[in-house]
Amino acid sequence: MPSDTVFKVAAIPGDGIGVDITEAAKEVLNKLAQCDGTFRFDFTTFDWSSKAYLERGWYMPEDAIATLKKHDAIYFGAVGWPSVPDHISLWNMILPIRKELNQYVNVRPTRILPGTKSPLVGCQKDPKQLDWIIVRENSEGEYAGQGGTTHGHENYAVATELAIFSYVGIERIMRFAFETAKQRPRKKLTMVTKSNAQRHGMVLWDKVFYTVAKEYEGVVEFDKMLVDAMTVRMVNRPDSLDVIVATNLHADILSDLAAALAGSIGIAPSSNLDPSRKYPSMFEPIHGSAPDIAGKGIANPLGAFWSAAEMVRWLGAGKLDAQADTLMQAIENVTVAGVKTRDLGGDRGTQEVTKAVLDQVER
Ligand code: GGG
Repeated sequence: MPSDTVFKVAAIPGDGIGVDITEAAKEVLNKLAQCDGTFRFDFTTFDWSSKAYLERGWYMPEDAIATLKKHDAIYFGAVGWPSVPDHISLWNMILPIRKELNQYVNVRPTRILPGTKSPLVGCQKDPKQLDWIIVRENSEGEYAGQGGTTHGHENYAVATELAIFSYVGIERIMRFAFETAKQRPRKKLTMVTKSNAQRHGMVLWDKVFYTVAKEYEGVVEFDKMLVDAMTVRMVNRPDSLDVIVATNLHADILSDLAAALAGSIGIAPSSNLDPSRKYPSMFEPIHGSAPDIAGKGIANPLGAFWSAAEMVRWLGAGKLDAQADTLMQAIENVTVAGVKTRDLGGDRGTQEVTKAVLDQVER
């Protein structure tokens, strides 16, 4: 990596606590870069939010995707506000960005941070029991955007929401998931569907899974679960899981459960990746805008910091892993020291946790 590398990052704080945690993440990323000295960030912040939408009638300008393409990465806070229907905010920001920038992989790691507590009794004795990566298909399925409403008079509306699954779309996410599992110490992959009840798209998922799996026999241990049974296994036998691959909808739900089982949704990161690296990838904590605590200074910034660490790892493409690890270590030192927000059982605010992480990065 040349010593004067500049990463152009588009920051979209969005709504609610997204604003607080994005500011905090920018501070931490700038500190990390400053301490390292070989790279720096050039942030451009975009005011694309529900508040702006209510004032001017649009979330993102028409050239938004072209503008984002001029950046190396996107850092996203959160989207959603009570006075705007959630499907409007989601479909005007985060979903078009993922689709237009070929971010067909969403990686969601989950583990119990040291000094924090899982609600699972077994994991309280041994936190290492829960250490997962959820690989979410990020472009198809129930979020493909096809469907419609007809017969829309009185109470006779008829609506369809088509789940779209293509062989190519399934194959590429399976390959990514197997490659992810191959690089992990336990080398295990669990594929999740609901192919007993849904006999077309989900059966295609099964078929493609077993086809790709042939290439990994003896290298990656693999199995298949139905999504309902999977929720039970996550609670009862967390140590039997390693990498999990699931559809857009299933993985969206399972990753919230995973985060809660790891202690709090406030710690959970995600990376929306274009594996071809043609377009910028996007990094965001998995939590939403939390309007109930917005502006109170109590949001947990750790999911935002963990997402920032993943962004550094991705941007470095193997050359900034040590710097990403430094940030993760800083986060863990802070949780071990008991500097935690309320969702983790502490009593500290966003700024105090941020300051503690900044101090650790600087050490
Ligand atoms: N920071 C992520 C965020 O705002 N999430 C809101 C949400 O509901 N997202 C749905 C999704 O990730 O598909």
